[in-house]
Amino acid sequence: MTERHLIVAAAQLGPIQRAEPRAVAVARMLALMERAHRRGAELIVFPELALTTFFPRHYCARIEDADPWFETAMPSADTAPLFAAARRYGMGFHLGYAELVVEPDPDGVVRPRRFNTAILVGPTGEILLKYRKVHLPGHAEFDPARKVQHLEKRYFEVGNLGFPVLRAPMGAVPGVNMGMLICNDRRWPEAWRVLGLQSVELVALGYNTPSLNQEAGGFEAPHLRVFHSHLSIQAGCYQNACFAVATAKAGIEDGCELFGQSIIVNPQGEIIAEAGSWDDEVITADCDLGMCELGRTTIFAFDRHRRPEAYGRITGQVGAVAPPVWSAPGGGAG
Ligand code: ING
Repeated sequence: MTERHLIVAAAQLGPIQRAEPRAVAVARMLALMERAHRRGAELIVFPELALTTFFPRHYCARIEDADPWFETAMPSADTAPLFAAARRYGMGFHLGYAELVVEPDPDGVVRPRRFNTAILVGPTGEILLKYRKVHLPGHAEFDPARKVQHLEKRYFEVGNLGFPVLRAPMGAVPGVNMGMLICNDRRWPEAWRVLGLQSVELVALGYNTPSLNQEAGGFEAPHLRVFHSHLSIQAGCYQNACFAVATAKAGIEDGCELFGQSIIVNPQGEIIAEAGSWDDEVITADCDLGMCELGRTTIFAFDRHRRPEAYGRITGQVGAVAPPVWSAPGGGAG
């Protein structure tokens, strides 16, 4: 069996303030690529919306007023240095950004469309794969009850590219099965399973997650924010026998605290690297892709064990329905 090892890096970013120009963020990212290269990294994963502050926390009455936070070209003059560094180092990269494109909508109307997007770029600098975030958390209108807004449903459309997986060369490995998730997607097991059903071996995932629950829905102890993030990623990796590189944007942006704790997780669901700061930081791990085989040929051999005929509710329903109510024999109250 030929060795299939890939050295991966999570390039965690500290805060990007509202006024920080892209060129400054890109310069920070180039420094992290250089550091990762010195450590032998062959793929580096940047966070969600890595080029700007997490602008969905800001309300704009007109959607177009948020357009300065979007990319209308990729690469652009600001981001071209990342692609040049990929070629220079022979290092692939994952980048999350806000995408503004003019393309047909489901009704065939060509118009501006806005997505929370991520790309996978190969070691020769070409874009291998694009993904647009499917699970958009938060709300679409200004919510006075919130201390901080979370307006992803206002600024982005639901992703229309599915959850793609592609086998492509990376590092010294001729073919790696790679896919992407973005932030809130990691909380939905269906998203991981769609990737798993395409034999994904490595999931690149960026996130910007507030460390305090802004929804006025009730108290949640702060330590649970990181616990839930790690739980979701570790479960996703274990149940789909894959690696994940999960990279945070962290720190205090415009007064809003985002947690770090970027991690790299193996197909057994074990955290094999974790960031210790809430600032720009590189963590790396040597991934033996052969580790994916055990899970997918035994416990999670999908072809042998899955029973889709029993899973109808998963795609047949959106929300939960109330269950039937038991009543005692003879018609007593249930
Ligand atoms: N952020 C958060 C996330 O899913 C969130 C939003 C936090 C939802 C905590 C639910 C609980 O990590 C983004 N950008 O999706």
